[in-house]
Amino acid sequence: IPAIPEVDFSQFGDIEMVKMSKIAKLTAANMSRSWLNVPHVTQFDDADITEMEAFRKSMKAEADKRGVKLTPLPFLLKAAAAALEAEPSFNVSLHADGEHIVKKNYIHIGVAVDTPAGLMVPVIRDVNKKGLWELAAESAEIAAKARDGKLMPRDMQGGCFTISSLGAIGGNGFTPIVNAPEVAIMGVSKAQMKPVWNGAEFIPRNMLPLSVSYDHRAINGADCGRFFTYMVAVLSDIRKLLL
Ligand code: CAO
Repeated sequence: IPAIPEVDFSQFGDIEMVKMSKIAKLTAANMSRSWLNVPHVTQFDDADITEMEAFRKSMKAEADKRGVKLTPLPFLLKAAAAALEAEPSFNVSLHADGEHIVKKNYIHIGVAVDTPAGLMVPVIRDVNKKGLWELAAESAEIAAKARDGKLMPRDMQGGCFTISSLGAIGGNGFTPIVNAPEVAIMGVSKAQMKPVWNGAEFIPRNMLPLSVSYDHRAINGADCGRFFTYMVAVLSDIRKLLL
């Protein structure tokens, strides 16, 4: 591809040269590789998390007792794991031989963590087999390890799917880049109260904007429609996690 020509910016004003960290350089290489190899499609939807948030808040005293912070992230991990089980076309990688699809019988999910050294994606293993408390504790632990620069290479390997949450920061939606060789990634934006039509009137509901980017070589639009609709349904009624 044509390179972007080098420019001497100092001719336009004062500048400063800052050395890129090792992680920033690795991230740049991974992003370009994925962007150039993967034909991306991004789909958007909003999940009604009014009941989920009421339940999460009702667990605050129990969370304090356990010394764990229960954020929306463990619920998103559980919903994503349930959707990966329900729609296994998402739980695959394309084999390098161009002839095979690798189907995975495990559900490991990466979580993008913003750290002072750059973006890291530690992986939580067997999300489908873990409960909300365990996932809350584990996500806090890996995020802390990532921020303290203590992740081992193995902690960042083996992911089937990634969740990138900017929900605590803001925004209505974004188009995340697939973390290849995974074939899909979910972007989480900031939940907000919105008026929702219930057939008779507008009622205030807590709506969570979500996006799913996928590799269109491995996944078709209809697969994503099913995966996403299922995940949104689970987040809107977390009792479905029991089914
Ligand atoms: N909408 C509204 N509020 C949200 C939210 C959402 N989608 N997600 C989290 N929040 C709230 C939490 O409930 C919490 O509020 P309370 O203290 O009142 O309960 C607050 O935001 C802070 O949450 P948190 O950031 O401590 O925890 P988390 O589990 O949501 O996130 C982690 C953990 C690791 C995802 C986050 O710390 C992080 O690093 N995010 C950035 C990821 C990133 O950079 N992605 C981009 C990658 S591509 O460049």
